[in-house]
Amino acid sequence: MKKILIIGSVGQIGSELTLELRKIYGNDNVVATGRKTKPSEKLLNSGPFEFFDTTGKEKLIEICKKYKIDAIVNMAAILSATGEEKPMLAWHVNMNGLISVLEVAREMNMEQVLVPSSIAVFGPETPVDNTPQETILRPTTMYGVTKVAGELLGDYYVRRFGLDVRGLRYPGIISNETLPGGGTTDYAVAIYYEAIKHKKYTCFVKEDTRLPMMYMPDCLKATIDLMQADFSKLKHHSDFNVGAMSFTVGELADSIKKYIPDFEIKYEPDFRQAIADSWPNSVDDSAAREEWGWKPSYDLDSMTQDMLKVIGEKHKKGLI
Ligand code: AKB
Repeated sequence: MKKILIIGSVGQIGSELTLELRKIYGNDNVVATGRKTKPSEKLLNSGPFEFFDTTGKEKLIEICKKYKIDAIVNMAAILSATGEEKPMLAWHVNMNGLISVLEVAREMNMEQVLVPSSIAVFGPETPVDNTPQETILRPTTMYGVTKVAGELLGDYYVRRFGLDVRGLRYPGIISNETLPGGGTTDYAVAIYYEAIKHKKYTCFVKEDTRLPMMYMPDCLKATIDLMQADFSKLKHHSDFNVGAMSFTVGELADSIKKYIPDFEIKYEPDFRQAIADSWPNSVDDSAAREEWGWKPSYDLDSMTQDMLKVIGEKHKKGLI
């Protein structure tokens, strides 16, 4: 790959992935895009940036021609919680955005498209523990519906047009650079910020809610390793389960209490509880391990130590 376009560079994963890919492929070879949120100085000053609404195919073609793009990473999406408040918006952004990316990549003969999926493809009928790679996909959220359709579309473009499409089912992603927005797993990020700022947090899902989670350095590694994997070795394409850790909110709070003993947590579940309850506890990622060597590095405690250190430093500097 010579020139990569990242759609959704201002979001939680996109912002860090863009910088990481710029380190590997060179600043000018990774073009960042965002819809309207102001990009960080780091993002703006380290390489090209274009404002772009993910569903505009003509503008996408213009950008791809301008920079001679040969791979697209489509990080733009409306996540699960916002998707339940605005289902038509979720359909529009997630599906119309995706189909225009796939069509432009096909028409312009691109080398690769990366389309993230999510544990949201699963639903209440899916086995909850160590959820298999191949299993029941009957999500109950609009976000999940668009992610299942996205996986099927990706695999269709591989089979029908020979386009190299890849994707992974992200668990909840925890990070300290850009806040997530509109997801169900957002509590696992907010809890660290509130622990540092106020030593207390009110969680919108119950104490015993268990979900698969991953720390950002592992998320970046998984994404880049999959992008760089040998296509001929892949049996799956758009739908890799990737696991790292799995914990309840209670266990997460206990991990924080090891470092902030007077941290307090309260529970006030809202509509996001039903979404969390429809997702797995943990996933079986043996296909990712076998086909492209996936192996996570962080567990709950090593992540907590790092999160509290980084967010603590930002707080001391008055940045949060
Ligand atoms: C969400 O909570 O909607 C996302 C996801 C698991 O895909 N973080």
